[in-house]
Amino acid sequence: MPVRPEDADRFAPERAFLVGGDWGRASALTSEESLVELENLVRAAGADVVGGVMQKRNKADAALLIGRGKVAAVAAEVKEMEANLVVFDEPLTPAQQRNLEEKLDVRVVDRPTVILDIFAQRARTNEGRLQVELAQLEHELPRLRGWGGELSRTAGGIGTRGPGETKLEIDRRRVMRKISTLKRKLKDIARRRSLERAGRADLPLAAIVGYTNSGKTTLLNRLAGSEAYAADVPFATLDPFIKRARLPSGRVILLADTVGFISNLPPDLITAFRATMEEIGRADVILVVRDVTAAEIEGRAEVVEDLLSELGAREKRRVDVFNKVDLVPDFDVARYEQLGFENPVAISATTGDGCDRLVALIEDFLGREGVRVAAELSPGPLLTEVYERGRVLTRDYRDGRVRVVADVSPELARRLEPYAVADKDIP
Ligand SMILES: Nc1nc2c(ncn2[C@@H]2O[C@H](COP(=O)(O)OP(=O)(O)OP(=O)(O)O)[C@@H](O)[C@H]2O)c(=O)[nH]1
Ligand SMILES: [Mg+2]
Repeated sequence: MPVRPEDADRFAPERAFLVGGDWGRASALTSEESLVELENLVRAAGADVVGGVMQKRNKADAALLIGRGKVAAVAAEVKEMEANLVVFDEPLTPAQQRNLEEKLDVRVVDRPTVILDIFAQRARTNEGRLQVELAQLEHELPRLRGWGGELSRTAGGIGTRGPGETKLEIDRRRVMRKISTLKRKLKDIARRRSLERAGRADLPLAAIVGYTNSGKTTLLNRLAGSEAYAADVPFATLDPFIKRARLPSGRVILLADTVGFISNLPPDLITAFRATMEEIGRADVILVVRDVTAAEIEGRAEVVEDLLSELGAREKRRVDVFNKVDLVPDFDVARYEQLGFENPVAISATTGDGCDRLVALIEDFLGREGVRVAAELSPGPLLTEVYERGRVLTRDYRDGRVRVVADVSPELARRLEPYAVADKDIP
């Protein structure tokens, strides 16, 4: 359909001007790294980046974040570049946002809003959409300016999109009502999921976590032979899923893909996505994926640690997976061992390089949980279960029966007791 001239503005990408800086807040990334990341985020949200500035300042201005003089300079640049959106790489208070919009005469949004916007555009499942809508409403609530017309954000663009039908044009009371409805619906979904889980075979679970775009989904696809959507954009995965994977030993495990982490992930989002992230808390082992092509690998590691602590998963057994080594041929994984990374393993999820070692580590980890048994079984469901759930160390075929030595869960070990053979067979 041809775009009518009067609508052209609505369909043209927004022209964003970025403001980064160091306002004395502790951050794992340098302000330069963070601004580069913001540029990617803004592009991923669908806007053009037409320019930006960086301000070094020790103290945030309560009313404007940046100083008065800097606001005037930004206003001049915005005019010259014909920007129609200014994006701050720092959470703005509702008052700061309002004051800045007044002074700059264009829409002003902050980093959390951009992240929320990308989530809003990408969430597909019912739960994902509800979570994003909840996070957006929680974020918007303190920013509602009174009643009626002033709330209208119909112009479109970053921060105005939502999965809900209401498009954020709602008053405070309706917002609060909506928030409690969403929370109730999400609770229902979580309850249903925990029922499903209770009914699901208790296979060991490995959760794949890490910074956004580090290759989590690509790794899951490789290990599980699946074809989930992986792409070179932040937050390609918003609707995490679990997949069964058969390891070379025959053992079957569950692999969980998760939403990517990023520096300064809005707290509203973490809260909203907590239910989805709970797989991380339940995991037997977590695979922390790192992108070795990212210059800020150590800063990102700090972001990941902080979020894992927040999710109560810092103490979990883990493997540090250094991914994309095909792009960095001289990558030195030993260096990271010295830096205190746990079980570092260098892989390429795309070419499969190093994945054998990773799988061996996973097997090793899951094996440690188990009880070592030696049993003689006829082929059948119980033997299949030993192959799928246990770590088989040896297997011998004798007169149509199979003698196995394997590490299995204590529960399976009990069911194998009637078929146990002498201890001397246990290595
Ligand atoms: N060269 C190379 N590219 C890779 C490798 N692993 C992943 N990629 C690419 O990196 C990009 C991101 O991969 P994803 O698997 O979507 O990353 P993710 O961690 O799931 O990202 P989000 O879901 O967005 O948080 C894609 O373009 C992948 O093709 C690798 O080992 N080597
Ligand atoms: Mg992904």
